[in-house]
Amino acid sequence: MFKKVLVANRGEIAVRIMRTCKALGIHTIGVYSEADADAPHVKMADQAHLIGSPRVAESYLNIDKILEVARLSKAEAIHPGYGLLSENAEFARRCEEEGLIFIGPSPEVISKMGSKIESRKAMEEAGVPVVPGITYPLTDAEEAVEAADRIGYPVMLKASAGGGGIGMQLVQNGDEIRKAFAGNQKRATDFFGDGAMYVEKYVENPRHIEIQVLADGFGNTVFLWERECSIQRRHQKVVEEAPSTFITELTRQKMGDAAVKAAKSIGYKNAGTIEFLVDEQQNFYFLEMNTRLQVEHPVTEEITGLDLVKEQLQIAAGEALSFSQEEVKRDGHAIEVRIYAEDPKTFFPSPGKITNLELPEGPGVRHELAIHGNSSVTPFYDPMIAKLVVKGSNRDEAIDRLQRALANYQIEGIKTNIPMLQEVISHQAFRSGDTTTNFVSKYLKPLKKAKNIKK
Ligand code: MV4
Repeated sequence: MFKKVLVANRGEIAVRIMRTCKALGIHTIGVYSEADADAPHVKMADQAHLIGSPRVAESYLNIDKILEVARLSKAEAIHPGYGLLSENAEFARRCEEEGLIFIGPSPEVISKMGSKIESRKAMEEAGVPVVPGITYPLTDAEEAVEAADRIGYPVMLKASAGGGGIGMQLVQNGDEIRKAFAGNQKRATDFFGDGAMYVEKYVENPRHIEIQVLADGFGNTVFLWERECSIQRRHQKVVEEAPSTFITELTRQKMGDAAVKAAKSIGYKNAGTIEFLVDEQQNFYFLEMNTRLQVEHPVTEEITGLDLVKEQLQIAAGEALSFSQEEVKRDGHAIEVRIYAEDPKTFFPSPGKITNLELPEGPGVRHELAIHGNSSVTPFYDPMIAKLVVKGSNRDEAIDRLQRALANYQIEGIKTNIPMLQEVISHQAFRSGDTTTNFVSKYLKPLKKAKNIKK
């Protein structure tokens, strides 16, 4: 195992990674921007280095600076967390060149999965179901119309480099494509520096169900069941759970097998996630592969009893997986909600100073956070400030525990989305498992004031 690991991230995920490093006796090197001098990840690191000004481009995305810290501190490996440099193939390549181990897959795999068109093509070749559509970049609107006429409407016009719904549009006919094409292509070019577009069949009322995989360097690949993350708001996940209430045992096995096939076909190594869209008939289609540890990894940890960061470190250090597919447990039900510093009325980020923080404790309640009773939430970074993860022996128990925990989550000084989370998880539709991607638009009423009840 490594003796020294640099954690190239901030916030709850940097703290989460360092926690496992400490448990394994690994010395941790942290990095921080001027805005984070007092942040929990800095305090937790055995050694922390200032790498630049608050803006991410000058600190947490500054590859040269981070590599310099790694060299000077003699780190053997770098954990990138999620976001930031985690899916940056150039960073993974630079690590390799410096003789550092990037805790993740190879730069080639990151790069291939970063392109929707290339990843669709790879999955098609591997025999993993993809949404009916095209796997080459379109040159203009007329080519898109021809393709869509073949596929059948409605279709989704998508950017190959897309993410967060940017450059993506639902279109009903050829004229709508002609209207939409140039604008989406421009947005994709502006945001991602890549205007490549493609079209695929629109899947109605889909669920977003993703499969966690682990692959070591010896050809062993396993899946760790699914996470259902269908409840999103503006392409931002709000609630994630495992297992899914929707898929049958047969679908679960088929999706797991497809995910393993997908990972093996591209020579995947380390932890990864295959996202699928699942339609009302339980047909599933590859959507994209995330080549990093995900925000919602704790729900998988809760039902399998595994520590995914530990698995990542062991794989990166050249160890073989210590269990087989048959030995992967599935016990109980876990739900995660993401707590954002945002105004519940406007959904705008709500940075500021936290004046009081009291966290609910109890059986099956887990917190992942990097804030305390007098932390400041800065406007420079993602407004997600904490995750609340609950586990129950079944889904009803998990929801009950989540409701109780949210009602007793005391956070003062900043506004949060807790009222919205309470509304979602208290809704009858959530209790009954009607958790499609339309949940927020279908069920959420205009929001009221927080209803935090002190127990
Ligand atoms: C789709 C789709 C329906 N059909 N593709 C949204 C973000 C991007 N990652 C993919 N997205 C979608 N792609 C086809 N062919 C519906 C969505 C979608 C969605 C997917 C998962 C979770 C929430 C969503 C909300 C709106 C649209």
